[in-house]
Amino acid sequence: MHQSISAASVLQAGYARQALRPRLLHLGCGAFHRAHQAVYADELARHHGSDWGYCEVSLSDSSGTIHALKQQDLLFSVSDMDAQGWHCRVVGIVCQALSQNEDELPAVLEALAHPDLAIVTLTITEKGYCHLPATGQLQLDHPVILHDAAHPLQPRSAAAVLLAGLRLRRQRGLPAFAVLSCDNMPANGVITRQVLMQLAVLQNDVGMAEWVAQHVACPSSMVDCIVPMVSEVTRTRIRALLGGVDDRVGVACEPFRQWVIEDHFPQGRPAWERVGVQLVADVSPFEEMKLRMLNGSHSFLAYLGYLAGYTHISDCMQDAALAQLVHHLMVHEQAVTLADTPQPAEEYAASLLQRFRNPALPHQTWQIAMDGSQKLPQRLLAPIRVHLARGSRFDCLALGLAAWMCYVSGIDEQGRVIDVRDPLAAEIRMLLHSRGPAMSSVQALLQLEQVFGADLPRHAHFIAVLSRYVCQLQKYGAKACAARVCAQLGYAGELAGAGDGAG
Ligand code: CS2
Repeated sequence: MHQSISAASVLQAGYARQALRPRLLHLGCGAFHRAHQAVYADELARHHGSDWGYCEVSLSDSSGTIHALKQQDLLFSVSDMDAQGWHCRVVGIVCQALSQNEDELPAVLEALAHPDLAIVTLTITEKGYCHLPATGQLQLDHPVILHDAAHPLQPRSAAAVLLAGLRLRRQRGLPAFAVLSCDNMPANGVITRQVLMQLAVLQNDVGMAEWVAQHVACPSSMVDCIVPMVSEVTRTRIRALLGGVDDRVGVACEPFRQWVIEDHFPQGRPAWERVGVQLVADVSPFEEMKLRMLNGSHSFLAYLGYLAGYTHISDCMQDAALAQLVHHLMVHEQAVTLADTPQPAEEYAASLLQRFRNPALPHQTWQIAMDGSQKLPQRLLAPIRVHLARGSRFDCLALGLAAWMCYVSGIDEQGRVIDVRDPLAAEIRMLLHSRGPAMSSVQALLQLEQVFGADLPRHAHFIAVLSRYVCQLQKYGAKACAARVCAQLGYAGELAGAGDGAG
């Protein structure tokens, strides 16, 4: 038996935890939140005497995080993984932890109505907004939304939980909290506000929709930190760092962290600027640059890399062709579509490539490949639209999308089953399996209007380029295909037979 973290008197947070107040509440207490927003709050308490503590809330607690936190005196560890060594801290910023699963809904609602609460932060993943990725509108026929529309007092979605909490505040004459989305979507604050207001209307509560419009600030934010899923190997290493203490909710991540936030918090905010957070008037240039250059490249490497047999992003970066193509994608296909670049694109690309190469980071291609239907619109499709309008080439964007199409077919290049995780997985399977003999897989998948919109499935040039890459992937396999495209783009020496046009 290993010692649990709460039993280890040696592990202290390094500040007076009893002075913390639940001024922040977080929905979706996953690994990313613990490695990112919680660390910023921890730094503030540790070095600046901040009293901004967190109430952690999980809507389902399927991973058991809240349960484990309660058993660990609400403490957890965060380790920064570096090739030179790991640095581990114990975070004590959590004052309360609640899960709806443990029948704590009333307590969750009371926490949302707590007079001290000023900001709710969210990491609920793209699909947690129950919106249509192509338009940002609430998905009116989403089963959870249908439930929440009819039962506002038994909320299931994050939006309905927030509305229930806001209703209580309104009834009690308390000011609204601000809602700060920390998910990887463009204009995540705008989407959050839209979803809240549309759901209030669906619940037949137009008055609440108007109150939200008037009183609830939903600033947008860009978050960045690479957080691999915790493996047994990582957990063992954390245990060693903690002197034999077993931390069931410990996380390990890269040493890099960035947070850019729109500075609009009517009820006040932590002095985030003291710990390196960038507070700006408009976050969209930062968001767009990160979503296209970092996340877009991640998805590109995830699908191609997985098909090529690479387990980790750092393995993909050892493949000369993939490394070359991902640089091409960042600089020549993504950066050129940005209206504004807060940092020189070449410099940003170089820093991203270095982070992707970090050999200490076991970041799985399979992990990033998850939920592609929710990620592709902002990562690959938005920039493709810019190229189509300009008439410029988009080979790597199309190749990445083609690789997603091969990936969601569910069978890899060795004939093994792929564990495809996606909220639209069943629909994707249905489209692929029920198509007639005259319909290609590309045409079948383009029927997903909530992903591709109404425009792309009608664009002949787009379909031609995409179909060509799907064929090349099927014919040569991902590894050889990447090498051929590299040659076609003029990077490597000529490859035999590589003259069949890329763009
Ligand atoms: C990744 C992100 O899984 C994914 O889709 O692209 O989680 C990525 O690691 C983070 O956004 C980095 O900040």
